[in-house]
Amino acid sequence: MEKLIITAALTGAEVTREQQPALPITPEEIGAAAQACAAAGASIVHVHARNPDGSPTQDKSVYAQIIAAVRTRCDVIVQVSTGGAVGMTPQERLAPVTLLPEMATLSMGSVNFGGDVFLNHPADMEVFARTMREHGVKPEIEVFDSGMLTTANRWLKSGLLTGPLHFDFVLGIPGGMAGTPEALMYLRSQLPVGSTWTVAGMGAAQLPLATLAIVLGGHVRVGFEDNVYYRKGELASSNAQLVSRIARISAELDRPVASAAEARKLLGIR
Ligand code: KMH
Ligand code: ZN
Repeated sequence: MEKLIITAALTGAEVTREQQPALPITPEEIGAAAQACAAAGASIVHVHARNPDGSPTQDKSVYAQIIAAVRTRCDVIVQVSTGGAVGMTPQERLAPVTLLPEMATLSMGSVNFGGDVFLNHPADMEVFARTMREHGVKPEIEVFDSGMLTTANRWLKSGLLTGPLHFDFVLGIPGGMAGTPEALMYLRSQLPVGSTWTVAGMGAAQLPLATLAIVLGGHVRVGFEDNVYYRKGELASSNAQLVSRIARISAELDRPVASAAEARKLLGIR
């Protein structure tokens, strides 16, 4: 089995300091969190930008500061969000891709998102996919429900996406696919041949799905974007604490974690 790629989703767009006092918000805080996560075994950081007041932004200059803050501290793959926050325009969301990050997320369809709708019109997503290809940015295909994987398979056949693809199964969003082993097993069964995949379980689904992915040969995403708890009723002290636990479990299961250089090779990133 290939080494385990751990992605740390450090901040997200929705979590607040009230919910998680250790949430990194400024570029410097995000850089420091990335460094701690890299030391704990993460090889990718999935980043969202925030304004100083904590509200989400897709401002390219803030992303540039985040990328610089990470780069000066550690060698980890920086994956920018093009999901941003619900309600942002596609143009706003796509802005950080022009900074030429190594990776960016590519949501493969629309989904109810708690009380909101995370809208991903196919025509906009086609533009996202083309822009990433033109800029040489590796997409991580975000799958919130099974139809999105069907779409990815279709786009692969039509040439809009070029394989091998890397997927993130985002499971347990209220409105999306459930955070259950059955859901993960089904999605895995529908993957295009040669794909790599990771799983981001929301809340209490994070640890069991991560453990299952380690056993199945997938990869793992953890972090405050998806889950602020270490265990029921106990907040995590840092993103790195969540990464360390996955690295420990993986080591026990004889699956060492990948360095950033190894992750680049596994994902075909130049
Ligand atoms: N904040 C969510 C609405 C991504 O980063 O690509 C979308 C999201 C996905 O977080
Ligand atoms: Zn995100």
